[in-house]
Amino acid sequence: MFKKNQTLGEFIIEHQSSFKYTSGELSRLINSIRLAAKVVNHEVNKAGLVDIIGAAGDTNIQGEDQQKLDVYANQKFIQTLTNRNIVCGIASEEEDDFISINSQDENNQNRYVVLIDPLDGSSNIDVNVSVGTIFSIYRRVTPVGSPVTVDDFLQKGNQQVASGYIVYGTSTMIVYTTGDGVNGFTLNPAIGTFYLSHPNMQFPENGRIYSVNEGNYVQFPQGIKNYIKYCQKEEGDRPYTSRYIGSLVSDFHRNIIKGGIYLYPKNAKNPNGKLRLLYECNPMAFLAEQANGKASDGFTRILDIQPKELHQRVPFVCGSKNMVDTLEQFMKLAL
Ligand code: P6P
Repeated sequence: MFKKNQTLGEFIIEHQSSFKYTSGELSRLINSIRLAAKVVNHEVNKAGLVDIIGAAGDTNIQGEDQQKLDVYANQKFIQTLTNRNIVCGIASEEEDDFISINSQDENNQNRYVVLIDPLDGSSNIDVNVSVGTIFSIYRRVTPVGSPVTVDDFLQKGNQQVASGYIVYGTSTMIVYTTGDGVNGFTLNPAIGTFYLSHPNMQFPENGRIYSVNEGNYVQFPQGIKNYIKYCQKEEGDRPYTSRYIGSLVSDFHRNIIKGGIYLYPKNAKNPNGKLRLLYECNPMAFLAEQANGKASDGFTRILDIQPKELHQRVPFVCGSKNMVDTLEQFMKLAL
């Protein structure tokens, strides 16, 4: 039962008892993400006005220019999660290795690790196109009180206890799941409060939108090429509409509301795909499945892939269940 005008804080309290680990730790963790989201939102919204735009002159492990807002968002989420002493480890797209929190303190009873893409789509910042933060939360698998190891982060996506994103768009929203459906909260910037605006979000089973960077078409696997031509063919409810923002969070958010499929296949420049399994594909796949959608690498369920390293990339298709099913049929037929 969803209460009109319920705030995110009220929602967390009301639904805490439905979460199997009802220690309240996860609630505090979601609350700390809410705070960091408001702080980053403030900077993103004024990015055009202050000297915070443009590459910070550094590059991250991905070899991509680090925008200053990338660096800022990364620092803010790490600082907020650390200061509130809720997690025992953090991994980030912007950090070469994972960060162990209070690892010297054997009293550190924190059980959660967080993986984040602090500002996804950051190349859009300079052109005022929406960007987002993606987060993924697990319970540690190594003994409580000991320093975290990489094994705490290299868990399959089906072990996530929560995931979500913040989209800094025409309005700022937090969309997340703790395994009991997907709910969206919109920020009222005048008072700095998130309100439940999209209860029980569900992917329409069918959609008419496909999102892919068709500039890479000639390098796509044959099954992807055949599916794109299928989308464009005059037949039945096709041709579909092509919509590609270049920001995963924004394309996903539009597709979960309207129905659609997002594809980032492997190509010559990205032989394993471009998107990172741990802090982009797994959290979005958990959301998709919790919203009656589907996510795979074209063949294998994303949440069943065993990660091998922190910044591992995979091909990624995600969205309306029947559209992903059709894509996977094209991939099988093209083998
Ligand atoms: P391309 C942003 O860098 C990102 O990780 C996703 O948010 C986005 O969908 C994709 O890469 C865009 O990549 O190669 O199409 O510019």
